[in-house]
Formats: sequence, structure tokens, C-alpha cells
Amino acid sequence: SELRPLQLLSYLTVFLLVTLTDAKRDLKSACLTCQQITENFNKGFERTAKQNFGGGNTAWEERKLSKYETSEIRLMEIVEGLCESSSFECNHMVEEHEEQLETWWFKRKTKHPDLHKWFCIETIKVCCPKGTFGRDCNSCVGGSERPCHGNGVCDGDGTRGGDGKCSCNHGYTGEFCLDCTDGHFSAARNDTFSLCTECHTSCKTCTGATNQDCHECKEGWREDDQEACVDVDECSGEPSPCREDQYCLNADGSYSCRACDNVCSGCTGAGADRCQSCAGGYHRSEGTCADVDECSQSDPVCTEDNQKCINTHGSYMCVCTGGYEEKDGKCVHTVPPVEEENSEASEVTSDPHGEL
Ligand SMILES: *[C@@H]1O[C@H](CO)[C@@H](O)[C@H](O)[C@H]1NC(C)=O
Ligand SMILES: [Ca+2]
Repeated sequence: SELRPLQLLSYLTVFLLVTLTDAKRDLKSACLTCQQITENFNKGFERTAKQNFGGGNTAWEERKLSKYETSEIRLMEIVEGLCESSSFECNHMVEEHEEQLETWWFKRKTKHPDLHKWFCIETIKVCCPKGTFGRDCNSCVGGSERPCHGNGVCDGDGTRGGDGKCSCNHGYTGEFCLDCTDGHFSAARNDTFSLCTECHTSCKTCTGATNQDCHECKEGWREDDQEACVDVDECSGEPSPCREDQYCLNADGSYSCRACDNVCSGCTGAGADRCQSCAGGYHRSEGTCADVDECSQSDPVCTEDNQKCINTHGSYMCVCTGGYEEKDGKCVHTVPPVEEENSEASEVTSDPHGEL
């Protein structure tokens, strides 16, 4: 089957879009790679300096060292440490531009001591000066001095990629990062400067920092007589917002539902002493809910022959006594086990009871 022209066109479009997005990311990462290279270069420069000034130099050694200082050997030692061996992008960039690094080392270093500036920005042109972005190193939104007016990050800042637009810091919004988001108020502002400060935790929007400066209370808060936002006590309402086997715990601006202790049937708080009533198998005793010992009640609960009662937390079990095993609800003589590998001593079988 043949590809129809329209289909082909849409494939092409997708291909182009993917390629373009990749290219944009590549422009940013190329600069990061270059930055890493120049940082490692500077580190290598320091490392090789220390290496060769051991002390006690004779005049001969000093002459030799001063030669080493600017030598090709030293450059090679530095270049060897520029990239992780696993970083393809880094090694590729160094290989591609080794000549330029050499030029800088022998001819430009004195006049242009900043390697990042000379190499990454001006020579191989994968980076831009701080505060600028993109192919032509245009100024970021808000200007290159204080991109995004100091309240955000400029896309592609310092690289040949990006679009120069701002991602604003928490609390700031708008193209220029001069506006305040909900939950923040403007503490100071002019055309080029903005300070947004967090509202009181009870406000959705506000004009100042206290709970009396709210425009509108946040959910979970209400306005009181003094027009301040105060916590709603969700737990004081009837009915409780929680399930029957939970208790309600109020908090500033919210509440939570917690599980009652499992000896309780309904509760007002945590623990066995906050039960409203006791769960099956438990009885009220000294202000708390304690296990009922079914086995020591006057009416026996395990009534079959050769059966005994075992009390458990909140319940009990009827089990056959030694030498007997359960069969169809009765306790019968255990048949002596035939020679068998897996002869688990025929266990007493349980007959758990939920409630009485
Ligand atoms: C804006 O405010 C800042 C901080 O108060 C100040 O440094 C700056 O000079 C002001 N700019 C203008 C244009 O008023
Ligand atoms: Ca609350």
C-alpha cells in the first residue's frame, strides 16, 4: 500500500517537530557541556600547578618548571581530564575543538583569561553571556541585568537555546514576574521591581500579612466577627464528618478522620479508653474496653466431647484436646499417622467465633 500525500505530509510534520524540539534542547545542553569543559579545564589548571611546585627548587628546576607552566605537556594533561570517558557529547566537543583550546593556551590566555567567555561564548558559540539567550544572544525578558526582574528564570539563559521567557519563582506570575500569585500580596512594586510576600495561611487572597488582611478566606477557614479568618472546627458539627469507626481530629484549616481502636465500637479519640461502646468480644471495665474471657463464663461455650476452649483477644476458639482431631464438627480419635514425609502432627483445628 502506498502512502498518500496527506499522510506523508503529517509524518514529515511530526518528524520536523521532533527534530526541532531536540535541536532546541541540544543547544542548551551543548552550552552546559562546554561549561563543564571549561570548569574542568580550570580545575586541571590548578591541579597541574600544585603538582609541580613541590618546594626546594633549584634554579635549573625553576627554569624547567616555568617552561612546564605553559607547555604542551601541561595542556595535554589538562585536556585528558576534561570529560568523563562515558560522556559522548563532552568528548566529541573536545575532539572537535581541540585546536581552539590549543590556540587559547598558547596565544590568547593572557589577553582573554576567562576561558568560558573566550571558548564557549565567543569562539565556538554554544553559550551566550549571562542574561541573554538564543542564537543571537538577545536579552532575556526583563533585561539582561536582572532577567525576569530577579523573580524568575529566563529560558535558555546563558545558552544559544531557549526562548528567553520567564518561569517565575514561587509567589510570582505574569510575563515579567512582577505580579503576585494567589496567596501572596504585593509588598513593594514599581516598573522594574516587585516583592511578593506570602499571605497569612488562612487567606486565599490578601492585602497584608495577618489573618485580618484577607480578601477571602481559604477553604477550611471562615470569617469571624472581627473580619479575621479563623479555623472551621469541622469536628464540632453534627453529624461528624467521619465514619462510625473513626474519630474526628480538628486541625488549622482542615481536619482528619482516624481509625478508632479496634476494641471500640465508635469512639471520641485515640485508644481503648475513648470508646463510645465496646466492640463484640470486649466489655467495659475500669473505663476501658477489655477482652471478654468466654472460656471462664459459667455457661461453657465449647460443648462437644473432648473439646476445650481457648480465649483470644475479642474472641475464643474451640479445639480438640490431645489425641483427638476435628471431623465434621466433632472431636474424633486421631488415626496414627502412616509413614509419610509430610506428617504435620495433626493439628487441633480451630473454630473461631466472632461474637457471643
Ligand atoms: C524600584 O524599586 C527598587 C527597590 O525599592 C529600587 O531599587 C529602584 O530604583 C526602583 N526603580 C524605579 C524605576 O523606581
Ligand atoms: Ca479545622
